[in-house]
Amino acid sequence: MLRSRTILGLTIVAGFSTGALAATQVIHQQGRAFSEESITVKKGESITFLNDDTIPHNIMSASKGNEFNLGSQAPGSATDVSFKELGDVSVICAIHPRMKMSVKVVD
Ligand SMILES: [Cu+2]
Repeated sequence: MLRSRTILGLTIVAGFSTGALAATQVIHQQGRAFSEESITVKKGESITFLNDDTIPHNIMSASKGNEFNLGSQAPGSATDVSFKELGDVSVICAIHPRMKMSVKVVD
C-alpha cells in the first residue's frame, strides 16, 4: 500500500517537471528487468528510471558522451536521466548483468 502510493507521487512529480514538452518516458525495473528493450528519445530529452522492484538496482551507462551512473537506487525511487549526444546508448544494471536495454538518441 505505502509503496504504491510512493510510486504514484513520483510519477506526478515527473509529469510536472516535463512542462509542455512531450511526456517523459518511464522505464520500469520490475522483476530485475527493464520494461523496454530499446526506446528512442530526442537529444536533450530525459527518461525516468523508476525502481518499482523490491530490490535495489544500479542503472548506468558507459556509452561515450552519455555516461551516467545512478548508484544504488532504492525500491520506490525514480531518477531522470537526460541524453546529450546522438547515437546508441547501452544501459545496464551494475548489479544484475542480465538487465540491459538500449536508448537511441536522435535529432
Ligand atoms: Cu539490477
